Amino acid sequence: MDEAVISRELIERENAGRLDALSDDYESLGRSLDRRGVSIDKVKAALKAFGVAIPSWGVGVGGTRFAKFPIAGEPTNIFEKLEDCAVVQALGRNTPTVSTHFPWDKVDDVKALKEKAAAVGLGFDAVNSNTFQDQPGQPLSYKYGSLTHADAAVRDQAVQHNIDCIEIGEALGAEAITVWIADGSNFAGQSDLTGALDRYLDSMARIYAALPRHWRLFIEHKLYEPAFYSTVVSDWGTSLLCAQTLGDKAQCLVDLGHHAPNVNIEQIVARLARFGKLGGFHFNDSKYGDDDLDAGSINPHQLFLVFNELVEAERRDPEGFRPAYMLDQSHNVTDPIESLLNSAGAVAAAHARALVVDRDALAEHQKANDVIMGFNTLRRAYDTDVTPILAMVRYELGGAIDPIAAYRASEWRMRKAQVRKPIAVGQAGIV
Ligand SMILES: [Mn+2]
Repeated sequence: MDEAVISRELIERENAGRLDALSDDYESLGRSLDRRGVSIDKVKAALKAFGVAIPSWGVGVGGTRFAKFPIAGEPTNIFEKLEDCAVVQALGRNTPTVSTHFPWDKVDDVKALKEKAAAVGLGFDAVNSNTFQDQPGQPLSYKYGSLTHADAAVRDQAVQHNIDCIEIGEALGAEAITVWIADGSNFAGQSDLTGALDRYLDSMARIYAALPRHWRLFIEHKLYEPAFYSTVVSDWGTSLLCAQTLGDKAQCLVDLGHHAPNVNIEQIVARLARFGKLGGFHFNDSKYGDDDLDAGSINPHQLFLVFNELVEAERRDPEGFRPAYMLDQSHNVTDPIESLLNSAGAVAAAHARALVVDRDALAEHQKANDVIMGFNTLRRAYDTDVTPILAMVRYELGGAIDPIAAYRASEWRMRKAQVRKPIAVGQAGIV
C-alpha cells in the first residue's frame, strides 16, 4: 500500500494491549471446536480467503425518502470514497474490493481512479449501472422506464449507458455488471406486463452481447419500490427465467432486502445455486421492507442460514461456486465506516458459523428423520461465539483486533472534517 490511510504504528499500538486476551480466547475456542471435530485453523484459513465488496455509495451518509443528515468529513467524490473504503479494509481486512456505481462515480480519467485504488490497496468488484434516475443534461427521461420503456429511443439510451458502464468497468479491472432497473408500474393498466418483460429481455440481450469474455451480468430483482404496483424483475423466479434466457454469463443477484416479509431467502439461495445461477449478494438487513439496515443487525439467524446453504452449495459444486459478495446498505444515523466494519464482520461471522456446522452429523439426522437433532446441529453452530476467529484473522492479516476502537483512536473523521468540503444539507438520501 503506497498511501497508508491508517498508520501501521496506530494499529500495532491498538493491538498490543489486546493480543494476550485474544490468543487465550482463540486457543480456548480451538480446543472446544477440536472436541467437535472441527479444525479452527481450517475455519481461519477459509475466512482469510473470504471478502465482501464495499459499495462506493456506502461510505457516504445515506438517507431515507425523508431526509439525509450529512456528517462533517464525509467523502465528497469517488477518490475520497476510495480512501474511506481503504480505512475499512485496513482495519477489518475482509473488504478488499469496491463496487462502483455510474454515473455517481463518473470521472474524466478512469486510469487515475484505478491508480488511486491500487495506491490505497483496493481492487474493483462489479460495476453498477443506473437508469433509475435522470442525470443533468440527459436527453430522454426514465420517468416511465428505461430498459423496458415503450419508446425504443429511451431503451437505446439505457442500453448504451450499460455498455458504457461495462467499458469503464473493464478499464478498472472489474469483471461483472449489476443491472438493477426500477422499471415497473404504479397502476393496474399502466403497463403491459408481458410486453414490458419482452422489451427488458430484448434490451438485456444487447447488453449481454457487449460483455467481455470473462464477464458476468448480474440481474437484481426487487418486488416493489419505486414502482408500487408491479416491477418488471419482481422476484427470483423472473430473475432466473431471464438469466436462463440470456445465457451462461447471466446470473441472479440476491439483495436480502428485496423480498416480501417472511420469504425463505435461504431456500431461494439454495435453488439458484442448484441451477448454477447464483451470481451474488447485496447484504443488508431489514425489519419491515427494503430498509437497507446494517447486515446482521436485525436477523443474524437468517444470515447464518443463508451461509449454511452457501457452504452446502460449495461442497456440492466447488468448481461452479463463485458468488460475488457485496454490501448494499444506507447508513442514516451512524458513521458509515463503523457500520461497514460491523457489517463486513457480521457477514464473516455468519460464514464462520456455517463453517463449524457438523455436516456429517446433519446429514445423518436428516436421513434418520431426527428433527430435533437436525435442528440442534445447526443451532449448536449458530450458538458458537466465533469472534476470536474473526479477530485472529484480522490480526494476522495486519488489521485491528478491535476495528471500531482503532478507528476511533485514529480520529480519521475528525481529521477529514478539516479538509473535505461540507455536504449541503436539505437533500433527500438514497432510497
Ligand atoms: Mn441492491
